[in-house]
Amino acid sequence: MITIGQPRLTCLEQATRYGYYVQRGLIAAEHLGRIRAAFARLQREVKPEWDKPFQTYYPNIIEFDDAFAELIDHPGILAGVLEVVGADAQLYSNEILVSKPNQGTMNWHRDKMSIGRHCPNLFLKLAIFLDHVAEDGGPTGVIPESHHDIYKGPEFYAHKIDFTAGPGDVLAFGAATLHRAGYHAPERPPRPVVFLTYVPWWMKQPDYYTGRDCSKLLQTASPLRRQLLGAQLRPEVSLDVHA
Ligand SMILES: O=C(O)CCC(=O)C(=O)O
Repeated sequence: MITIGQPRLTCLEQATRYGYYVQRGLIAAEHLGRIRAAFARLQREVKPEWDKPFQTYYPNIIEFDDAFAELIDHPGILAGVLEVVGADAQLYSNEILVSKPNQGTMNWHRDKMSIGRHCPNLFLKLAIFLDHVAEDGGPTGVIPESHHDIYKGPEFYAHKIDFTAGPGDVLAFGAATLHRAGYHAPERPPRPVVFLTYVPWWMKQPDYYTGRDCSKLLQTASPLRRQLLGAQLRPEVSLDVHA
């Protein structure tokens, strides 16, 4: 095959340059079907931790159903995560955020700037989309290059991208990248998104970290899953040698 023009940027190159990367159609239709069914069951069986006029929040969902757990070590998801965070990546948090029709937008913000100010992309948050999200359906927005200057906010707003997702798309962004849930018109349906956040193994975990509570998943976890859940680094990963 003849390649014309520049090679595509890797996930790491995109994250370094722009503060985010995109993987279109990464989750297979069969898996998406199971994720949607698991989400419907979650809504029936679990009380959300909060339910605000604009947003509903279900934390720590990976033990609820294998369809969610399979996302944490999904090969395509991990390919980007291991490239950006490193071979010693572990999960920091996992949740579903449902944006609700509210005629407004969330405020632009950065996450965990105690981390992001020093290493903008080592707190890497992945938004995994179950369904198509229209421009006025509560799209997750990011501002390219906003991770380069954490002391600027409004100066960046004009450069926003509202990510109009397709089913199975992934949008990954670092802690220092400005982001928000965008305008959610009253006639649009609620918009669930699975968020997974990964950090390197050596990063001190604050109390918020949810992975260590997954005792059921840990009973049958592969060495890779044990690492992702924060239990034990895989034997082949060394913190002293850069692989
Ligand atoms: O729900 C969204 O699209 C954005 C979520 C968000 O801002 C966050 O997780 O910090």
